[in-house]
Amino acid sequence: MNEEEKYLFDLRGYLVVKNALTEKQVRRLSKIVDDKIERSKEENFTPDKKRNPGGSDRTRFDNADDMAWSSPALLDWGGPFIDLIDIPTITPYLETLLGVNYRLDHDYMLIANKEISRPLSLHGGGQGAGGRKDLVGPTDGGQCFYRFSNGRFFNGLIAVAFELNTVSPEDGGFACIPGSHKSNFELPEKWRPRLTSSDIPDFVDRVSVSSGDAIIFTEACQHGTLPWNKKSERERRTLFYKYCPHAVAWSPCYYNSDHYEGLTENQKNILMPPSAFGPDSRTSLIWKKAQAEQAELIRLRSRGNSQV
Ligand SMILES: O=C(O)CCC(=O)C(=O)O
Repeated sequence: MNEEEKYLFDLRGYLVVKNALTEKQVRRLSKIVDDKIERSKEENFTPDKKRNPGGSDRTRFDNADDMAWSSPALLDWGGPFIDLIDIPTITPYLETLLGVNYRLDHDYMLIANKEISRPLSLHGGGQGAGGRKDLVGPTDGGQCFYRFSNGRFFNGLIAVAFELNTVSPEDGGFACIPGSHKSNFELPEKWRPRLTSSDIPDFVDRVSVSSGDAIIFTEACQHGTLPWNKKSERERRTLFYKYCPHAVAWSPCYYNSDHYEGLTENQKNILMPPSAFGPDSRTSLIWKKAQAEQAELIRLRSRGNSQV
């Protein structure tokens, strides 16, 4: 992360990394997304699931009987979705903004097009979350923080939004109040959820991206999704990978690296559950034990053992 990028991130709370993905990566990811969308049509998804057909904030299960740690994730789609965990074009930014041994907390995909459009709900912001009424954390314990001190950035949650398609502000896309990550006031009532296009104030940045770009933003910056222009023929497809310092968790549901194929050691470390020590030998040992216990449970249940 160069000097100019550090300046701009500190000033505005977000950055656009041009060409974070190669054309080949975009094609591979898009092909898988096409197949998932095709399948979702057959499954007659609800509007909510159409907008967010993959991954999750890991606060829900697809089925009530699902086991802990099996909450939906884009990582379930394998291959290029796994590669995004620690993609070299983004890793240096994460190391600068979160310190080493950060963790992936959750992931999901957002789709917007003329059939899927919603008013803008600004959320995040300020020191701590955006205040008592914020979507991110009405009971916030300070996890939505941004700070720069002792020559280092500190962030409670960093979002990386990989954009598969080009999006201009006339279409819709990512929006935020630049600088709001350092605000000392709650978002005034007037600009709280559900702004239609004509209600959106001029001080909201509407961010343009080209296919393959990534927007990196701190969740402490007031942000949201612009209503999609019903006249636009484009479709927005964004893959969100959200990272925390190693001791912080947003989602109550952690990744189990046993569930994904072909992970490198580094990727396994990034999927570790939270702890003060990060992926050191003590925590790794405890987590490996938990994984082994879960594997045993899965084995017993698959044999029809209803006692477990
Ligand atoms: O990129 C966007 O549309 C914003 C998504 C959002 O609100 C979030 O990640 O919390």
